[in-house]
Amino acid sequence: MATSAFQIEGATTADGRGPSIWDTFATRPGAVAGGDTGEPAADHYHRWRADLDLLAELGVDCYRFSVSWPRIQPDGHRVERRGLGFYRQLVNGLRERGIEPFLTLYHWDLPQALEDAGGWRSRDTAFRFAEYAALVHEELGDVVDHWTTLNEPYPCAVAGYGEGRHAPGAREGHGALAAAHHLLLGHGLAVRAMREQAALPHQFGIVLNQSPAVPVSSTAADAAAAARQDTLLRRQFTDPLFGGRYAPGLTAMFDGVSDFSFRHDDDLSIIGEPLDYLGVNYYYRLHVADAPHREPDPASRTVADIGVDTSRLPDVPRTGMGWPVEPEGLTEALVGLHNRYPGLPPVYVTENGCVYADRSDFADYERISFLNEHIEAARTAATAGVDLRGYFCWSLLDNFEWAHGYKHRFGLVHVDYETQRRTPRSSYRWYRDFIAAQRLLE
Ligand code: PNW
Repeated sequence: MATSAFQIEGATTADGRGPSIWDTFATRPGAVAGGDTGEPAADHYHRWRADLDLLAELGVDCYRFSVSWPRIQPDGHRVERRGLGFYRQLVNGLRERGIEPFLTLYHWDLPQALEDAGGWRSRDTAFRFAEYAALVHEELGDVVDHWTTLNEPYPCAVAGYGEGRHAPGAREGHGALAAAHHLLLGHGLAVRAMREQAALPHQFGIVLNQSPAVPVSSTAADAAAAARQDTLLRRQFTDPLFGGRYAPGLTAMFDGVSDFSFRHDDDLSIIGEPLDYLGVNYYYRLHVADAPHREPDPASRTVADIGVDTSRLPDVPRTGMGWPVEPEGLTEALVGLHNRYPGLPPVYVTENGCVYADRSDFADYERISFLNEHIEAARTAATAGVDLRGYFCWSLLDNFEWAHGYKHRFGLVHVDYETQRRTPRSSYRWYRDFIAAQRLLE
C-alpha cells in the first residue's frame, strides 16, 4: 500500500513545518480544482495511529510513504526536530504492527524557500536534496531499510516546470529540462551520501512512472511521435539511470529550446550510481499521434511541446478520470525495461490504482476488477523473466489528487473530509481477503 505526505497529512503549519511549493501553488487562483489546498487532506498527521491500524487489518507486509521535506527543513536549511520525531513515531508504529517501512524522501513537496532560490532549475537544489537525504537517513537509518530518493521525476519536471499544471506552475523549455537533470543528479548524490553513512546493508532505489507510448497507427510519423513521447517521459530518466548514457534523441528534440549546458562532466556517473531496486508506477498507456508543434518557433516552446497528440484513445473501458484501462500496459512496461537494460535492478510496482464515482454503499466493484487484472498483469511480467519483488496499491485513503484536489478518490478507504471519518470500501475487504489467500498459497 502506498501514500504520500502532502496528499494525506494536512497539518501544514503544525510543529514548525514550513511552506512547500504545493502550499503556494494551491493558493494560485485556478491552479487546483475547487480551490482545494493541503488542508485538511486526511489529517493523517494527527490520525496516523488509526490509519496504521487500517493497514495492519489489511494484512500488508510493506507500506510506502513519503517524508515531507518542509517538516524537516522548514526554510530549506534549518533542521526541525519535531518533523523528524513525527516520522520516527510513524516508523515505530509500522514496526510494532509488523509492517516494513518503504520510505520515499521526495514526493513533490519542495520547501518554498528552495524554489525561491531557483528550485529544481538550479544545480544547487540537487546538493540541498542530498544533504536532506543524509539528514533523514542518519536519523532513521536504524529503523528503515528501504530508501527511495524521488517519486516520479517526470511530472515534477514536465508538469511542474514545463506545463504549469503542477507546482511550481512554470511553463519553460530549458528550465524544465534542467529540472529533470538536477532531479536525477540529486538522486545520485543522495544515494552516494546515504551509502557512505550506511552501517547496515540498506536498499536504495528510485520510483519512476512508466506510461508506455503506443503509436495510433503504423505510419512512420506516428511511430516517431511515440518515440519522442517515450524519450521525454521514460528514457530521459531510465537511460542515464540504467543505461550509462543520456537518452539518444533528447537533444535533437529540443534543438533551439535548450543548449543542455546544465550537463557537467561527471554527472552521468553520479546519476548512474548502482541501485538496489527500481519502483515502477503504472496507471495507463499513452496513445500517440504525430501533430504539429503548438509553437513553431523553438525559442518559445515549453518542454511539453514535442509535436504529439495523445487524445486519440482506443475503444476500451475508462476509469473515472478518463484513463484507458489496459492492464497489458503494465506487463509491457515491466518487460520493456527488463529487455532494454541488462543491468536493471530488482523491480517493485510502487503504485497502481484507479478512481471511480462512489455508490452510496461504497461497493467499488470496478476498482476490485482493476486491481485484480493489474496484479495478474504484473505476475505475467514476472513469469516472462522480470525480477519482480512486490506490488504496492495506490492508495490506502482518499487524498489530495494534486491539480484535481479532493474531487478524485483513489482510496480503498473512503474519507469524509468534513468529519474525517474513514469507511472501508468493498475493495478494502477484497484486498484483505486476497492478501490472506496469497499467504495460504505461499
Ligand atoms: C502519481 N500528471 O503520478 C503520483 O505518484 C501520485 O501522487 C498520484 O496520486 C497518482 O499518480 C495518481 O494520479 C502522477 O501528470 C503522475 O498529472 C502524473 C500526473 C499526476 C499524477
